[in-house]
Amino acid sequence: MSTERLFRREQLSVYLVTDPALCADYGLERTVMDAVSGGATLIQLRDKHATDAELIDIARRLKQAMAATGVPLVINDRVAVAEVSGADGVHLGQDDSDVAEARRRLGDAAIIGLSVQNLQQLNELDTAPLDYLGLGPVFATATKSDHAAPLGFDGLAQLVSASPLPSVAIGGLKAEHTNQIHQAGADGLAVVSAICGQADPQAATQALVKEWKGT
Ligand code: TZP
Ligand code: MG
Repeated sequence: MSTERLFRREQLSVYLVTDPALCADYGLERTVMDAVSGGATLIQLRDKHATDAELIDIARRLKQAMAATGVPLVINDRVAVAEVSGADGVHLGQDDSDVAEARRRLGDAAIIGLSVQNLQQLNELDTAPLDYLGLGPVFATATKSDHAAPLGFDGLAQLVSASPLPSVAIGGLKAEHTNQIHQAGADGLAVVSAICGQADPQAATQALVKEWKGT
């Protein structure tokens, strides 16, 4: 087993979080592959309703399709799915598995991220097992029904300054927000609906990448 952390903050630049409903028409695998060829730097498989067995199956198919690309795949919430599917890691929320336990189970080479919504959560955190933080929501969004109070760019900047880890902003973000996200100090933007459900997910991703590179 590797004992080296391989994560680089550049991998947060344009981060796609999938949504099964928004991706349904175009196809989940097709959306992911278009996003990867458009320049997405990290993919998170997020599906709150699938069973573990279903998610393992989807994750294995995505890993196979993405194998030659070098872009990592992480699983939302479920350490057990990451463990057996060959995914590259996990993204946890405040109410999911303990991050130290996830690190023990997945090993040093796994990518482990955590969602943080406010300074109190950040101050109480053991950051040692983690590679990055997801900070948000920056704006209110219809994509996540139970989201916390929006941070705005000032709140995002406060959290980024207090974070000892690389961080990615999430929540209502579009290509037009890249400058403000960069100014707030985040290492990238994570999006669902700016890619999933777009008529051309590859072009949508390319636009995000172009804007991010221009910051
Ligand atoms: N966590 C905080 S906001 C959010 C998640 C998963 C959803 C972001 O979706 P969108 O469509 O990019 O606003
Ligand atoms: Mg979660």
